[in-house]
Amino acid sequence: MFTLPVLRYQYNSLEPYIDEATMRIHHTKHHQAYVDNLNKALEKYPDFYKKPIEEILSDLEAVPEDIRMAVINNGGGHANHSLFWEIMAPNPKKQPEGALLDAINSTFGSLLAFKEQFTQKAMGVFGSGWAFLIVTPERRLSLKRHSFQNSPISHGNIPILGIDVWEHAYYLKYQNRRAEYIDAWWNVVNWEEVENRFKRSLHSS
Ligand code: MN3
Repeated sequence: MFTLPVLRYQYNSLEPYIDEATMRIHHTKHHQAYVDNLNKALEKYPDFYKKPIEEILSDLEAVPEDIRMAVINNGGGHANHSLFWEIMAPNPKKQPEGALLDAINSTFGSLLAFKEQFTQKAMGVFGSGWAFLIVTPERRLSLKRHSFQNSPISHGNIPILGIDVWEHAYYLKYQNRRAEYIDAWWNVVNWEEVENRFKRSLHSS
């Protein structure tokens, strides 16, 4: 069975950028619901409980048709949020270094240009969805946005950074002001974790 991952920090640790109430509800209610609904969808096909969620999402054709949409929505929700909690941290270093910074510079021109383009992607999500920095099968960085809980993994890409722009991710503190939320979120991006995920993505098959 899939379980809700434990956060590496407290619900109030990302204040003032992301408030305690939002973090608590987002993790214990929203993410928990994706986990519960994923488990429920897989009840008829318990072999899937043994597979990592990334493996399931990377081969949706192998998922029985009657539960495929439930897996896309809830399995995607589980994977996306598991990434989201880890790529945030209290008091992270201010910017990426090493191979990731080099790749960002060569792909987007500069870190500032990358942040602007990523922010634009996130602002351009119509309704509920996510913006991601992904590593493509050709080992290149790229930006993608996906509606609802669609996972980049299902499209053959490896997400190494992602922002949740569903209103539940920011409405309590920022109401409809998505731009302010995104602006604040950059302050809690865990660059060390993004660097690690970048490194791992280059060694994955
Ligand atoms: Mn969410």
